Amino acid sequence: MTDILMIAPMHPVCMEEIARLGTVHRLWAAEDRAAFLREVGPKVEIVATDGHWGCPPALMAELPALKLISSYGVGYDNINVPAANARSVRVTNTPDVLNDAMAEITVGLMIALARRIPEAEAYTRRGDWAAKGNFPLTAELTGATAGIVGLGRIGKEIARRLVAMKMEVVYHGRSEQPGQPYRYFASLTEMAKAVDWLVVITPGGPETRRLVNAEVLAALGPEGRLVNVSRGAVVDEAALVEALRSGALGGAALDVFEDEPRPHPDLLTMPNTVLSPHQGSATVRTRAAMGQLVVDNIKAHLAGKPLLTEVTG
Ligand code: 8YV
Repeated sequence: MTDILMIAPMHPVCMEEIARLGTVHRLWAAEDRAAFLREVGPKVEIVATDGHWGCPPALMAELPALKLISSYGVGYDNINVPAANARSVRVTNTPDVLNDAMAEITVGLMIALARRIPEAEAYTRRGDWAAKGNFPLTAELTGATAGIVGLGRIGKEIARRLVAMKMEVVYHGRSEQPGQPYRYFASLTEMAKAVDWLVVITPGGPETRRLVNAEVLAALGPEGRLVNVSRGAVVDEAALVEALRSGALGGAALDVFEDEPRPHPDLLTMPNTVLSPHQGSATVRTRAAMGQLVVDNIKAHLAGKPLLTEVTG
C-alpha cells in the first residue's frame, strides 16, 4: 500500500476515496507531530493537502520518498513548486471546477456591500424597521465600473457576470490579453483611479504580496469599494483598515484575510465591510468536484498515467 500523508481534513467523499488508494496518515490528528513524522515521514509517497496548508518546506524536508503533492484548491502559493520539481516531486491543484462558485460569491459580496444587505438584515431582525422607519438608501452595481485585478480563469467568469449586472469591466494584470473585450490598464494605480470597484482575484505568492497597497487604496478613493476573493496577503491589510477607518476608502468586501482564520479585529466592527470566512469555493457541488480532482490526480500518479492538472515551476 502506498503511504499517503493527509495534512488536514478534506471533503468526506474525497477522504473515503483516498483511503481506498493507500494507507492514510492524518497529520492533523497526530498528538506528537515530530514523533509521528519521524515514524511515517520516510515512507510517505503522496501528500494530500489544501490551498491553506500547502506543504511547507520544513515538512517537505521530512518526506524523502515524496513523489506527488495533490492539493485541494486552485491556489498553490503555500507550496514551493520549483523546489518540489527540483526534487522530482510533482504538484497538482484543482483549477476550473471552482470558477463558477468563485464568481458567484464575488457578485454576492458586491451586492451585499452595495445594498448593505447584512446591515439591513440585522435592522429588520432587531425590529428597527418599525421602530426607526425605512433603512437608508443604498448604492447599486448598475452603471458602475469594476476593475478586475487578475483576468485569469476565475476573473473572466467574474467579468461575464458583472457585464450581466450592467457594469463596465476593465482589468489589470502582468500583460494585456489579446482578444479580450475589456480595456487593459498596465498600471494598477491608474486603474484604481478610473473605477468604482476593485475586484482582486490574482494568484497569491511573493509576486503579488501587498500589490494592493495604500497608494492603490487612495486612488480607489472615498467612493471606491474593494473586493478580495484571492489571498489576504495580496492586500496590505493594515493600510486597508486605515483607509476604511479614515474614509479614504468607501468599503470592502473580503473573503480572504492576512491571518486566517483571524481577520484584523478592526475589520469586524466596521460598518463599511462585508466579511466572509474564505468560502469562495465552499459549496457542496464545487468541493465535491475539487475532491474528485485530488483523487483523480492521485489515481493517475499511481497508475503511471499523465496527471490531470499538474502545475510546474
Ligand atoms: C480553499 C482556495 O479554501 O482554491 C483555493 O485556492 O483558496 C480554496 O478553494 C483552500 O484550498 C482551502 O481548502
